[in-house]
Amino acid sequence: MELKVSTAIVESFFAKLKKHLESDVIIAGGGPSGLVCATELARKGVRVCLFERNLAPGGGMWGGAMLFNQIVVQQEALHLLDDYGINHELFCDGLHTADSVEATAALIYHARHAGAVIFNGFSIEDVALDGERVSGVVVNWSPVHREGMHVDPLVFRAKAVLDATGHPCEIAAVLSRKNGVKLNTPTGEVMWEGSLDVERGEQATVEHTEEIYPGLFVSGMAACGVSGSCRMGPIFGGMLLSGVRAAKIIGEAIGL
Ligand code: 48F
Repeated sequence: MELKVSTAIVESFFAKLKKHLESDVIIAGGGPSGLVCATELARKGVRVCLFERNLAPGGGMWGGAMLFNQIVVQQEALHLLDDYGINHELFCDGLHTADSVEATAALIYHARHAGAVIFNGFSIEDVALDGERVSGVVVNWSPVHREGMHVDPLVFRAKAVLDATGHPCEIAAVLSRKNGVKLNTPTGEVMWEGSLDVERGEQATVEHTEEIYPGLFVSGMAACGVSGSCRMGPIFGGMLLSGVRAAKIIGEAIGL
């Protein structure tokens, strides 16, 4: 029995890993924008592989604000809560509240249920280049990074990569820092997020969800940070809408 249990895990895990050494789209980070993008693409039959550094995907959504586990979503994104089966209540003036644990769990469930594969405990440390195009990502176990062990990573390839790593914009930052390439931003570099302005930040996050280098797209707080836009705090409509926009432009780019 023990041998069967272990064999079942090893064989099924490595079959899944092998199948996703090459995907249509790789998503770096399982916060709200990455999860929504994963769901929207997977629902259209796109092969999506999402890498999440932590044990639990969900990013900054679990804890609401200051661990007060409620989130706010504005009217424009309410249809997404309905689509993902997340309960909500009107608070005032087109602002709705939802339970952050229910919302985060629903986003994770829908991404996986739609067919996106999630590798948790995996960290993306670099991009792979094919000439002047991002063609994949360089990945290692998160515990290997945490222990500072000198262990080589593996490479996963895709037609498009989404940086959904949140505030640190890790994928855009490593591409820029290591290669000195010009990104599609006003300065050609990662501009880093500015201080909080809710309305400007929410709008800019969606507007700046775009391709910033051939093969590399940004969403959520990474889109905000790369473009030097304002942060916006615990309102999540912009993150969800950014995920939808990322799916749309990536879909167009890969010929959907
Ligand atoms: O930050 P995060 O939740 O991403 P998001 O979609 O949403 C931002 C909001 O949660 C919140 C906010 C709303 O107003 O400001 O912060 O932009 O989630 C990013 C996820 O990416 C993972 C990280 O653990 C988190 O779960 N991540 C970050 N870097 C890497 C990574 C990496 N190099 N490899 C894999 N996962």
